[in-house]
Amino acid sequence: MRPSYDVVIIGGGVHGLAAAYYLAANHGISNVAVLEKGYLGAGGSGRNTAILRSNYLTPEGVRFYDRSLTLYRTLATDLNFNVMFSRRGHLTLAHSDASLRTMRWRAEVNKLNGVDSEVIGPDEIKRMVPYLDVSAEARYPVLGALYHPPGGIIRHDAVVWGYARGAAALGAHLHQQTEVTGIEVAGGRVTGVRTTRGDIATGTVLNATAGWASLVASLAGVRLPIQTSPLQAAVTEPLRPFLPTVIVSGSLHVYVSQTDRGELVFGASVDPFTSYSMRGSLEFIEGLAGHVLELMPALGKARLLRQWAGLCDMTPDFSPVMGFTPVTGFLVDVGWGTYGFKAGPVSGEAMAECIATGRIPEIIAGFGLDRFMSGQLVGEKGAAAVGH
Ligand code: PYC
Repeated sequence: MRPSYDVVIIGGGVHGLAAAYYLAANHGISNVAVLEKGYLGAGGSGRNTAILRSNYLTPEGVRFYDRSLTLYRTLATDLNFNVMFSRRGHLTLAHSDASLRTMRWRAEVNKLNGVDSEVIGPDEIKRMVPYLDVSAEARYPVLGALYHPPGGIIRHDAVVWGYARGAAALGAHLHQQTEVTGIEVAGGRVTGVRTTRGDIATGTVLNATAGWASLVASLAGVRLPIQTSPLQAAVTEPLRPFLPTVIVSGSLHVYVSQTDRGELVFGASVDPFTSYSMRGSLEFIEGLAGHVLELMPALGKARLLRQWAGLCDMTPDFSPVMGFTPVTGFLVDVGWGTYGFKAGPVSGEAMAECIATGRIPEIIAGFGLDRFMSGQLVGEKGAAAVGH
């Protein structure tokens, strides 16, 4: 570890590593340290359900996540690392008139921003996913779905490793088992960080953490409008390939996709309480199993192998907080709720530009911390994730 770096990035997940990579690749800034208190990808980057999509509700959100999807599509070539991107199509089921209306709204905003999404009916859904129960007898009958062909899945660990390898090859230093315990601020400007492995002098610190974003920001005296809750997920034994698309049901608080190895990956909405716990619970698994069987009764005999939880930093409008803060040299890329992984590439690209140029790129202009003072929120609740 050097005694000083031009830029210190806190958080060795996809956001921090992508920022380090694009700082070097796009701006020639490589005297950069990424500090990670555990191992690379130990947080949200290794715990999410690896779903990619850009079918959001606000124009700001659609443009932003679409840029991420564009970067994801060529990531294997750009990093020379197989990240196993798999375009599957993404179906968000509507079980009520109200959610059908939101799906139509999203489809229109998507199309206006050049993103492929449309509302389809139960017959078409059944053709795509024969195992899905779209009958009128279901407890919550499926009335339609927002179909988003560009959506898909990817190997999340590979994305972390690919960015890590790319950043390191271009000169960034990646320090694992290195927890930040303090951020030095003098005269309103960052001067360094304290870590469990020694002090580092720097004029630029990027907080790219998830789960601990508000605690890290408080080390610099910056308050963030964030509450942290766990989100639980689970995976089954491998099954023969039968599920061609990603399926989301907001009403049933569940989403499912099938990996290339055949496992079904399930996730839910965030737990209804704040906590830093990353343990799974029996209540979650019982609720999840019930809801999955309502959607696909044929899965009754599938066995779950594992469950886990990740931490979600929720903001009031379900959009992230990105850019400068009142402390000069202290930047944030936080508030990633349940949607951080899919935004990794565009966030890294945008934060690298922000640091290198001192200006906010247009693509993140709506996500500044000052929106909570001005009231110009980017309300993404209707499309951010599942059943919020
Ligand atoms: O926003 O697509 C999503 C998502 C999936 C899992 C958690 N969030």
